[in-house]
Amino acid sequence: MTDVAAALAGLDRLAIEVPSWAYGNSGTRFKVFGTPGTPRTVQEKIADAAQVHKLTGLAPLVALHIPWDKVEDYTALKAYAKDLGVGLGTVNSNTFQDDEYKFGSLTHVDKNVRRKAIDHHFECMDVMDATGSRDLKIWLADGTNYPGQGDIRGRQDRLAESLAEIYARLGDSQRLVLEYKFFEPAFYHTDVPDWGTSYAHTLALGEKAKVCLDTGHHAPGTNIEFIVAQLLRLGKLGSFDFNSRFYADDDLIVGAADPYQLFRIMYEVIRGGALDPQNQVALMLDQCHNLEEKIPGQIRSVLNVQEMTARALLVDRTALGEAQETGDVLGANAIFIDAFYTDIRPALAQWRESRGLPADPLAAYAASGYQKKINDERVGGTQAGWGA
Ligand code: PSV
Ligand code: MN
Ligand code: MN
Repeated sequence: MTDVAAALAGLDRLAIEVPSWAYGNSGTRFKVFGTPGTPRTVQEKIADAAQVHKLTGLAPLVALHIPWDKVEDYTALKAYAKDLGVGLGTVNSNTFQDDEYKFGSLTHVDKNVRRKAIDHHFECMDVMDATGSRDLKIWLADGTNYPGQGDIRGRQDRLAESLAEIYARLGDSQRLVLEYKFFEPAFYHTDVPDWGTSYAHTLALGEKAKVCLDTGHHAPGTNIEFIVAQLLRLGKLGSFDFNSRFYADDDLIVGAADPYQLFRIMYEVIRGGALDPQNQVALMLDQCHNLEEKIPGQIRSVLNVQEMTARALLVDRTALGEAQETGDVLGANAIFIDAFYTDIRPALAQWRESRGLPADPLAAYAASGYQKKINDERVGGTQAGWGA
């Protein structure tokens, strides 16, 4: 077994980006339940995100979604975030809420609609220039519902052209990350359904284009850690959107449904060197809290990633390598699962205290009075939701 203290030293490199939209109200197509204290502005979302970082030391960046987080002055927004101890991270584009996009955005047959969608990405890049964000994340709702509805091949060609135009405007230190999803809102085919399609497009675009892997966007039973290993091997993994799913794109707290899967993913992340700063793989959350309180939900999420990373760091890779090379099937598997079953929580509490953080961030949040303060203050106005 690897020495716990040595393993935990690897945690200092862990940073998890939180999404602004996790702090707004969200729900299902049946009902959105309002939550007291929900932010009314992007500034209030950032203030809530700053609480997560303050109590965990794990979440230094907040991802924005444009136009949901649109403001007049992004330089001022950056300064506001900095004062609260966080930075602005990935900029997410949105080409799924306007009527014109009913039949597609970057893939649309009408060049005027494609123009509008490309221009929206240019607007996102203007935001990035002001905030200093590195990554432009593109997730497309493009696809069709019925066989024959669209020309699948033609849509790929138009997508490649649109992406090339967007890519050409990236600055030297900026990147494009292309997210895939195998269904929804389109049900027959989506235009970027899988890592292979995202890989093919990003490979054609160039070095500054990478794949974004959302853990909730795979068919049940998919071996996600294999995809992680492969993309890292190819130098094409740009970012993660972490969440949990039981059935579809559930966007539940990461590690809630299957902690062992999160452990296996984090093992490949470590094995592939993705925690090393030069590898620049962004670990992000993409979650919506429908029933639970939002700030504690985000604290739970980043702690889950930290805990499974710590357990994955415990894998004795030397012993594992020997077992693998000698064909010791059960021995190798035992080394792996021993690390997974090690209760690392007391050691993590000590790790936090040694860095001036609360041993129990959730308890510290409950005791802080912050939730009562925002519940009292944020009455009136319109609560921000997933999409506002
Ligand atoms: C829709 O599936 C989605 O959840 C994608 O995962 C994006 O990353 C997210 O919305 C925000 O646009
Ligand atoms: Mn996502
Ligand atoms: Mn999703």
